[in-house]
Amino acid sequence: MKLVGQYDSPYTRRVAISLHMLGFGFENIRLSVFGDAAKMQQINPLIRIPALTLDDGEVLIDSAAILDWLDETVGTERALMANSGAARRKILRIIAIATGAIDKAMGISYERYRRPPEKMHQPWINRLSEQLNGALSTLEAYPLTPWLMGDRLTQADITVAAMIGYLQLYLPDFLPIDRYSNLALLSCRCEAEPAFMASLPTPEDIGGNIDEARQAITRLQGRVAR
Ligand SMILES: N[C@@H](CCC(=O)N[C@@H](CS)C(=O)NCC(=O)O)C(=O)O
Repeated sequence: MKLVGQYDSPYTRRVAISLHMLGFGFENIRLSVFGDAAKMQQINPLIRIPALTLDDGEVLIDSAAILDWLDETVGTERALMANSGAARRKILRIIAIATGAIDKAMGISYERYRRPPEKMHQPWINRLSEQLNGALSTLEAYPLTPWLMGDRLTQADITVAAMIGYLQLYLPDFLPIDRYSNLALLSCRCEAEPAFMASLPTPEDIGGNIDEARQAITRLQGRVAR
């Protein structure tokens, strides 16, 4: 099985963490949607990561579809999602807010790091920021007992922590610890888990200035300090 994508992508990282947690063996193919666009297009016409190539050659795209297949494969007892009822609705809501926040955060970082400065549109960045802040405040309000869904680490924790990790790497100014102490605690608990440690981005994933990339990874790992 091959997981295509770099681990600075929160969508790829949540799949990598889930694969580790569920005990799947896999190889990571670290293709970039920008640097390896032609190769990526052969794997996913949307030129997006992640993709999961199964041993029989079938290619799964979109992290939600991949996670759904993982859960189906391991069965309801070990699945990282709740199976039904209020617990399932709660977990789906948390994941919707976290993935929505990732999309808004990516919009902001594309504006900051990819768009020529003279073409930036501040009112659009303001709107994305308001949406991201609203999502973060909502996630901050969920009690941890000790995980988001009780005594078991689930896909809600994985996806929220992957979101926090992305912000730590690229937009740390959106996560002041005094405002988001619950999210910091959740991130700290998650990043201490072996499956998260095995899915850290490399400086090469992050690109740009290597020292800045290393600092960004240290910020992410810094959450491990208890
Ligand atoms: N809904 C998709 C979103 C995937 C996604 O946005 N991936 C980003 C990297 S984290 C990407 O490939 N962006 C490049 C693009 O869309 O042009 C999923 O869950 O897999």
